[in-house]
Parts: sequence; C-alpha cells; structure tokens
Amino acid sequence: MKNEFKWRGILPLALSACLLTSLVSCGNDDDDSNNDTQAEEQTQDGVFTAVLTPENASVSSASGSAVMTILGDELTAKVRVTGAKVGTHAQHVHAGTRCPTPEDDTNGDGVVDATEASAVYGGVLLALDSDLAGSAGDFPNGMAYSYDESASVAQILSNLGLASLALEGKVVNIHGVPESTSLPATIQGGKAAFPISCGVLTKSSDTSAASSATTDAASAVSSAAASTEAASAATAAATDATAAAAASDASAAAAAASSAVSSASAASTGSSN
Ligand SMILES: [Cu+2]
Repeated sequence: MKNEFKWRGILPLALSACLLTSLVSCGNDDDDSNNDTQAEEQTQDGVFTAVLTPENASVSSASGSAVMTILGDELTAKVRVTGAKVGTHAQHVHAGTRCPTPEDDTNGDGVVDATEASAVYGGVLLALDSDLAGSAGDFPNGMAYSYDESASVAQILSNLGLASLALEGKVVNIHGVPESTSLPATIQGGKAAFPISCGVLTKSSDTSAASSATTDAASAVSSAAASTEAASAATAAATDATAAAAASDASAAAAAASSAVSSASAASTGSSN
C-alpha cells in the first residue's frame, strides 16, 4: 500500500495498472484499493447497515448483517454471519455499489467466482479483520460468528492512504468456502476468496436521534462519575444505548439513554444517603 502510494506522483500508469489488478483480486488482506474518487468524498458520520444475503445460493446459505458506525473519530464494525461453511471468512467493505447476481457469471460455469464478483463489487476498501485500522489482522472463522471491532477513523485513513471514509452505498462481502467444497474447475480467484454473502450499506435515516441518545447516555455517565455505584449503573445503560444506536434503532437508543440518566440519578441519590 505504501509503495503504491509512493508511486502515485511518479508513475500514474503503474498505479492504474495496480488498481486494475486489485479490482480483479480479492480475499487478500493487503489488497486495499484506493481510488481517486475517494478523495472527493467526505467521511460521513452515522450508522450504516447492510443485510447480508447468500451469494452463489447453490453453494452458500450464509446470511447475516453488518453494522458500521462512525461517531466522531471512531469507527465500529459489527458483522453477524450464520449459515457459512467451516473455515476462515475474509470480509471486506468493497468500493463498488452493488452485489453480484447470477447474471454476473460471465464464463457461464454456474457460479459467480471471486474474479467475476470483483468486477461488480470493486476492490477492497477496508478489511474487516482483527486489525481494523491496519492490515495485519486475522479474519473470523466458523459456520457462525460475531465480529466486533473498532478503530480510530484518522488512523484508518492514514494507514490506508485515504482522504475520507464514505461508507454509504458501499458493499460488504463475505468470502470463503473450504477447499473440500465441490466447485467447477473453471472458477477463478480460489476458494478462500469465493464470495458467499453480500449486502450494500445504507445509512440509517434516524442516526441523529441514535447518536444524540448515545451522547446523552455518555453525559449521564460523566455526571454520575462522582458516585461509583451511579457510574456503573449508568455505564451499563450507556452500553445498551450504544448498542441500540449501532443497531440503528433510535427509539431503543433513546429509551436506553433515558434509563441511563434515571439510573444515574437514582444511584446518585442512593449513594448520597
Ligand atoms: Cu472482499
């Protein structure tokens, strides 16, 4: 990545070739494509959710959800997957704007392989691994998993050489079937990168309510900090509010935030007696 960046001023043609290359490869953690259109986008605060539905339904029944929240400098990414096959599942935010369909099986072998899929969902924007801010982490594995990581937006931008992180409309894709999976010999891109589940990130319409609820809960925590008991009650409620906000459920977040405020004040009252 750093090398690609260094080349930018010197060898624009070489960079174009790199981008073209990264567009048709996937499942590799270091395969971060950043393109110039990114520079024109702005980092968007908010909650972005994708419903993950099976790709290559003859092979995969993997489904789930991805919820990505940007609040100030923090990006939180939560992915839930069930129905996958055993093994490691590379998962990324891709730069494209739609998920592959059976019509994208350009070689007609009955599946949309990693190479065919990359032509649709684009290169890797962000690897959802255990090192969300960098590219040295591990991907989740198993037939069902919950992934939950957060990182500094500034650090992500710096590490990936991006000007902004604009998630709305981008694609979340889950990869990977075991080598034992029976697939046509004509597939390209390998089984580890084979696309199994996909969804497009849409911005929750109610994020302002959700994020202000989270802010309310956070301020309840700080105002209750004088009392240990109050602080722990408020922290628990604030966690609920944050979780609800991340799930883009503004009313649940607001309810949890108000419960944070009331449990904080109740506990303060209790502890001052
Ligand atoms: Cu990917």
